[in-house]
Amino acid sequence: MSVKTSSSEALFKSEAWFERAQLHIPGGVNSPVRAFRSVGGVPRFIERGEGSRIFDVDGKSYIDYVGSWGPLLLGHRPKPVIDALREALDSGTSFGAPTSREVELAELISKTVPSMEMVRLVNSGTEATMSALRLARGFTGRDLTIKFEGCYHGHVDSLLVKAGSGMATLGIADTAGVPKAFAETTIALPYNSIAAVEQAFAQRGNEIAAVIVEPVVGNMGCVPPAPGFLEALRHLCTRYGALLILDEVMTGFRVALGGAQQRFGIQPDLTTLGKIVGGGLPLAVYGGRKDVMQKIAPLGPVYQAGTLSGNPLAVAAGLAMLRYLVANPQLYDQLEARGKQLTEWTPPGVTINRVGAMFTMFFTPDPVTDWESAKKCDTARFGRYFHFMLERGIYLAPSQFEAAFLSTAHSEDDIRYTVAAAREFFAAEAATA
Ligand code: HOZ
Repeated sequence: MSVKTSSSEALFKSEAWFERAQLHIPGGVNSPVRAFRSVGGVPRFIERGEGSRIFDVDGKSYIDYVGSWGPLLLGHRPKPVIDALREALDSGTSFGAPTSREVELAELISKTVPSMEMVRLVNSGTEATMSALRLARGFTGRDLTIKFEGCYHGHVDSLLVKAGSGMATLGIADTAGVPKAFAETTIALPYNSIAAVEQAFAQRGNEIAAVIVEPVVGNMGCVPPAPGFLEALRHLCTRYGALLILDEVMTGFRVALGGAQQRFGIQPDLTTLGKIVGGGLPLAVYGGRKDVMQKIAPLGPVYQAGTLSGNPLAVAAGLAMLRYLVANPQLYDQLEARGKQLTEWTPPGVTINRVGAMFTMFFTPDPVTDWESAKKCDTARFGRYFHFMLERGIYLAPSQFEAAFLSTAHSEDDIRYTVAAAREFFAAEAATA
């Protein structure tokens, strides 16, 4: 078909910046998927964002379904967050000492996600999962972790085994630089396979410290848990004395105010949060059962620290964001309705998975329930779709294996325009088949 694989439009400034970037930044980007490697073409250099839109350095605007990869549930520059940031900025940028807002944020997180009886603030999702895992090992005195193929928990050494996100996008099975001994502490199993988890526990149950899972996967594209899967993980962890860690970096405050654990009724031992909890600033959280969290220094023997942990700007943004969500719970119904509107039409030869305000159109006609089924997607066809949409001002993640994110700033018109553009793509495809 005649749909182009890269934009035919002039991209003078983005192209120039990308060339310049590659001289001093590996691949020209500070996080691999941004480089457009799997879809081809030139990454757009973004100048600013407003509501549902981003604007590139060449003056073109896009309806944004990346939303900074998840944090921007209220769209770009939401007033409550920007106002809180302005106010915090006047008092200083970092103290390395406790502040009252950290306490207020911790209280609010515990209130909205009740399984998080105590929390620690850190700077990124990677830090949160790394620390949660260390804590689980310190608490149980065991070394092994179960994770699931296609799930991504940040670039923690031992968790970069059969990981999703950029590794799936770039086809890197297991990263260089991770000592074999670290990788051997991880048992990677198929997502949604209760039988595989049962078998692993039956074989090595007394060595397993934790099961870590994205309760709704976002990092191989959006893949929901099969009925009973999360419940089975809960049951097996309890039975064998392992901790259940829900990685809610993507799902926290997105699929429900109380995250996936509220939506699916699962009580984890530990939870990791990132993205939305920081209101678009670098902030993440790990937390959970009090008896487990009390093992962290200075109360206990598990060490974790950080100069910028609880940074006042990040905390101000996160607190403003959560306060807004708590005060406006009806926004989750609005997101659900917009999500439905966007995904109610399923084009030929694709599968759409959606949970609340996250979704993926997989270029395979078959159900996608795990990494085996996700990797059957026609990524070249996805690449053509991606560029077709980009040319029409719709910014999707430049990878088949990432979720798309809706925000409250997406209007009905934005959705209608997006669906119309998608229909145009599939009609053009059918016409040239
Ligand atoms: N791995 C991130 C999404 N799953 C990408 C983050 C980024 O490139 O900003």
